[in-house]
Amino acid sequence: MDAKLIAAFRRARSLSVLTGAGVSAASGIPTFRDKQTGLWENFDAAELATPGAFRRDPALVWGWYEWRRMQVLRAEPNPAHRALAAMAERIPTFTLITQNVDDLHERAGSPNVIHLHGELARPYCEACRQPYVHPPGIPELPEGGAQLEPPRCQACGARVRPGVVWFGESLPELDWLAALEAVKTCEVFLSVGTSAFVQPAASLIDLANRVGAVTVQINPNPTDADRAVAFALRGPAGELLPQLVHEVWEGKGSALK
Ligand code: BJW
Ligand code: ZN
Repeated sequence: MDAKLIAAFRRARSLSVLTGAGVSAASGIPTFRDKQTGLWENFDAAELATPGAFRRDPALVWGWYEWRRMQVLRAEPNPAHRALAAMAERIPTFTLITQNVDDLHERAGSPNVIHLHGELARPYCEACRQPYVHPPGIPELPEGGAQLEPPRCQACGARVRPGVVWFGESLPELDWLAALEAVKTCEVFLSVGTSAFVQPAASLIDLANRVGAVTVQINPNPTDADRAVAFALRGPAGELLPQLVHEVWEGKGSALK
């Protein structure tokens, strides 16, 4: 890897990381926009991931998200998640911001993950926002899910909805503010496994550039952010992140060696 990139990581007292679906791809969780395998290649986002879709057909939407939750419950973190957890232990101020709705960062040992697009495991009442706790166990659903009536809120009887952020909805305010604060003050900004297509999450890359952070991207494919970052590393996160950790903290010239 580039010596200047390695030096920037070794120097950094603060690092912010933005992750996307590509980080969980090696765990068997589909991305959204990859050709053939992406969720939005095979399912219609307008019919599944908008407030209007849930109003029109709550059982279709709930059943699809239960299928997604089942996939996550069956999955395990991969070397990319583990490398990010290892980085957190080596940099004084480390903020992990994810667009992912799975909990694989947490299960790999990353603390205080900021979930910009919510979490599959945290549904809540659409009327009073009381959290709903899923019964234990892994649901059994066919590929793509099946019609499944959403449960009712124990407090007010209204419908429970998936705990994710749909198109047209605001991001959770405190999480978004925490992400902005972290990026404004970071020395290195790393974007991994995201197409950088969805706003406002993708704008964090521009913000990092504006505040003078060293910006880095890891992705096997070209993205909209290629030209925006100082270092665009081409390859899978499960290989490049462990390699980065090794070269920065365990390799030649490392103080930790
Ligand atoms: C690997 C890899 C490996 C593969 N290693 N990498 C114009 C028109 C209409 C709307 C808008 C507009 N401009 C902006 C908007 C607003 C909209 C938006 O951005 N739309 C875009 C489609 C243009 N944004 C919103 O609506 C947001 N809210 C908002 O803006 O509020 C204000 C507002 C209110 C009202 C009106 C307008 C604005 C909310 C966005 C919520 C996004 N929700 C989803 C679904 C979550 C629930 C669910 O899971 O179902 O979040 S969409 C989906 O995309 C999901 C993801 O978090 C998000 C980002 O995707 P990500 O992670 O980047 O995945 P991919 O698949 O795109 O990319 C994967 C990458 O990994 C690829 O690059 C691969 O190459 C790579 N990869 N293998 C490393 N092994
Ligand atoms: Zn309620």
